[in-house]
Amino acid sequence: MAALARTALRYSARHEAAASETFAEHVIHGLGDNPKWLSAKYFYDSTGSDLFEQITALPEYYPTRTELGILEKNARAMSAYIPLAAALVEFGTGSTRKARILLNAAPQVSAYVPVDISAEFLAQEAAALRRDVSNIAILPVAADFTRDFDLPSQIRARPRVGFFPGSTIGNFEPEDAAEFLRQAARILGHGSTMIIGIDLIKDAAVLNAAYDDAAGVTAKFNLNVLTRMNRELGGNFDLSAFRHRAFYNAEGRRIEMHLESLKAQTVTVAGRRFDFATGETIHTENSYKYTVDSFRALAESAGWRPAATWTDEKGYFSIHVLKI
Ligand code: AVI
Repeated sequence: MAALARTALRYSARHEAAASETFAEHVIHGLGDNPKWLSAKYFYDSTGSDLFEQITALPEYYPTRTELGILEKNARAMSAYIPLAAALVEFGTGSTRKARILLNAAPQVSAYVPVDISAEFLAQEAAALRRDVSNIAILPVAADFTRDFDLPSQIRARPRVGFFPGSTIGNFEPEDAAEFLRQAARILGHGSTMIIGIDLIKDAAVLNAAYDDAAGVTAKFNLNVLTRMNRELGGNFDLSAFRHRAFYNAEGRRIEMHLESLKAQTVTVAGRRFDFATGETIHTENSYKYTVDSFRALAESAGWRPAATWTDEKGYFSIHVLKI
């Protein structure tokens, strides 16, 4: 099962209360609101995680391969920002694929701390990494990385480098993104470094295609949350009566994903009835895009000092080194 299943993404301050809700409470809350919405963290059941893995390989979904390309090309330059004997702390470790590129280019790293909500998944990844990478301590932490957690005692005396690839921070509302960065600074401590991947604003056609691919994988990913509600909350959503909608909202600087009702209908889920008008949507995800400067400003507002940035040739994606 892919890793994002275990990532507990918080979506917005408005939805902060939702963080502690059960799935049923969340659905009653979100579908009872006007407009209707759901937190994107519910995409990632095991089917959703597999679909997300498929998305990362789609021709239209440029972020994953572009970020990997930037990492491969510049890992040695990034390594210059990683202090001797540093511990690399990865927030919400999906796969260790990206961290491995950094670890190969930075032999001075003495410990790797993957942080993920699933202890089982972490144990598997840690075992695989221990087989492949020698000479560094692998110290997994099973925790929700969006909340406070303790770093392993073994790395207390070592310099710390946070790693948050994938533009996952783009799924946070900007105020939550700043709060995450402040919290990461508290966890990592003064004198720390952060290496973070950020998707950039670009031509709307490129963005729209990345979130509405020709093969319909992103549509399946979006619609899967209805299947999940049917299965887990006794829902009766008819998947053929909803369609996937994704579009770049230029004013909001974000991709929005919605599920649009194709007819007037009443759905029962979590023991409640919800009415849908034709064309009414459930807002299921925001994926914020930044410019290099707007991300740097966000990082500065959270107390970090931008130290370096790399982008690909098309300027589609960026990786930033921040210091505190
Ligand atoms: C996980 N996250 C960074 C993805 C994104 O691009 O916002 C989730 C995704 N949603 C649709 N496609 C990919």
